[in-house]
Amino acid sequence: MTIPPISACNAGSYGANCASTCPCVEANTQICAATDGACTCKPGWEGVDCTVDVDECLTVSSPANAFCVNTDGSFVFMCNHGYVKSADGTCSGKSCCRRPHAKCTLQCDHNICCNACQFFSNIKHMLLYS
Ligand SMILES: [Ca+2]
Repeated sequence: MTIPPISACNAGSYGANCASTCPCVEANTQICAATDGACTCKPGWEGVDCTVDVDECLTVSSPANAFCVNTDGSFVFMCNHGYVKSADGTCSGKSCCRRPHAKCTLQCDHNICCNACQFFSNIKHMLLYS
């Protein structure tokens, strides 16, 4: 029995005469070892067949005014309510929320900004103006 060189198996097969089918999910896999079919997963995936999403939010720290959202194979940071993403990717308060005691106006994206505005201590008071 001759074991073919590693490069001899087509993607998705391994072992003697490349007769075995890799158990890895191809879309989530970097390498299926031609010798034993062991899967090396792409970043964001784990498990013997690369079908388990890594929850990056358990280990990464969110930037200021943002929170982590786990996604399949990846993750994203979203701005907290009342904050918007700047060109540099950071989350900063909307202009109407930066001014102490600012009255919510139509320029202030509805209640999202108003409800999250740090400068309003009394939500009921805020809602009267929204
Ligand atoms: Ca993930």
